[in-house]
Amino acid sequence: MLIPRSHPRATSLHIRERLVNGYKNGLVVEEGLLAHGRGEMFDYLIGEKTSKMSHDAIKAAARMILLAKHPVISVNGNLAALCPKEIVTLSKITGAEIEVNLFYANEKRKKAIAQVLKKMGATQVLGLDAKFSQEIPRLDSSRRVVDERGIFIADVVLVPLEDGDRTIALKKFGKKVITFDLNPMSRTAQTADITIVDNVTRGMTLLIKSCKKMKQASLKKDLKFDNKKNLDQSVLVIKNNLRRMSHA
Ligand code: PTJ
Repeated sequence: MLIPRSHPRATSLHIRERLVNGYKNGLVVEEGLLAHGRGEMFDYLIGEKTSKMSHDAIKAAARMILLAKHPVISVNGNLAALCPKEIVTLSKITGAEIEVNLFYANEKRKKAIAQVLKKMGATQVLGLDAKFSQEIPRLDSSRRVVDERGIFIADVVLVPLEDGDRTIALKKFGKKVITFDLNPMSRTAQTADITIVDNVTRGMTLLIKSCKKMKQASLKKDLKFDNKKNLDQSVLVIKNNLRRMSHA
């Protein structure tokens, strides 16, 4: 169905369509559609725009990825459907590996995701060859299975739309974790080292821009990023938006 450009919620409807197409093409799992609905709700509450706090988090994330020895972008079904081109661009700019890592693990879906990423120009997609499989300790979900050339040896992992269990396990395993999560109160948001409270569809583009800009400048300056403070302020954005809506 054609979404009229004049529709007040055209952007949101187009993003939804990308998810549905991703589902039809075997990238996204049914639960991913539900997860997106949850995200949409939080996006609405933050005003569907990138806040100052998220811009700060993006800058800190760019710096962390560029300074990392072995950064990895962890890709699930939703991210592959929403930002395939951005995943590859970010990987090329930063030298980060791309690894497919699914909660609802399924070999066919992994292959479909890798195929889309390769079509976008990825030269290597990790997480598909069982001979390189290792396990993250203290994690029961399928996400424990990682690639020994990727997440297993990574120092920094970007895990957009993550579940809390793996974020905690990755932290316990000594990794620095960066996440995109529209819900500033989620366990992932609260556990990660850097949480970008923004829609990946906006945030990934901004992260790429920030990495490009920072690569040309000096990385020595410490940005003194405080994730807890940043999250508190993101919750305040929601609180203020709700107050405005209730005219209280
Ligand atoms: O592809 P798989 O098998 O790895 O499964 C992926 C899903 C997304 C189904 C799985 O990771 C999952 O169940 O995720 P959750 O636990 O529902 O968490 C997703 C988090 O991401 C929630 O806090 C959402 O608010 C948030 N979120 C959803 N859509 C977006 C988002 N954050 C940023 N951008 C979005 N577009």
